[in-house]
Amino acid sequence: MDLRFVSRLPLGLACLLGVSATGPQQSMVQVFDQRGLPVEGAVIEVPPPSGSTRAVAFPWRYAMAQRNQTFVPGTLIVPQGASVAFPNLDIVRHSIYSFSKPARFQIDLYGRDQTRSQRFPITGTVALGCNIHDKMRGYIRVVATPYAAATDLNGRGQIDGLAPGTYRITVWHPRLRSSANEAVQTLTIAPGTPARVTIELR
Ligand SMILES: [Cu+2]
Repeated sequence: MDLRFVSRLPLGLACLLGVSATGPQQSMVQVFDQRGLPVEGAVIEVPPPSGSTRAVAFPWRYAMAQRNQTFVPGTLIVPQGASVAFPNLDIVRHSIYSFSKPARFQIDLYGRDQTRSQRFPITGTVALGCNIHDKMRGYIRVVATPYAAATDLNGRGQIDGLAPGTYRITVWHPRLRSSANEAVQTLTIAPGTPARVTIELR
């Protein structure tokens, strides 16, 4: 739609058409723990509004690499049903597994510059380990909503396409003190202000 045309519409009508003068909404969320410190690797999920037809897809690669005997990224969000690649960027071999309910699997040892893939048809949290390197930990959060974000070092995550309003959200973090490490909270998205979420960590 031509924005010049929209700007000449009465405000009420522009709202009815669902047109925003600021373009696609990008909502910033920031997660803190009970001591007020930013939380990295938390996942925020907002259920799609009823009637939403937006596809569940994300702009990042559905891949969990191994580099320096670390899963990269440590926390990955993928749509339900996605196939996730596990490229090995190390010299050493890895054997990835999960005992998590949504996806119990094991990938046999594979070496440098090789990759394997695994499909995730069930929503929830998939905790990853390596049979060779005990300290390796990674998490895949399989979701059924396009409105999801993982937080960075500063506890910040960005959710695209969410209109201002109040939502019931799910927050997940591997150390969140709650059953399944999840908490349901109310989140208010307002333009220009990061929405603050506080969770209790173990
Ligand atoms: Cu390994």
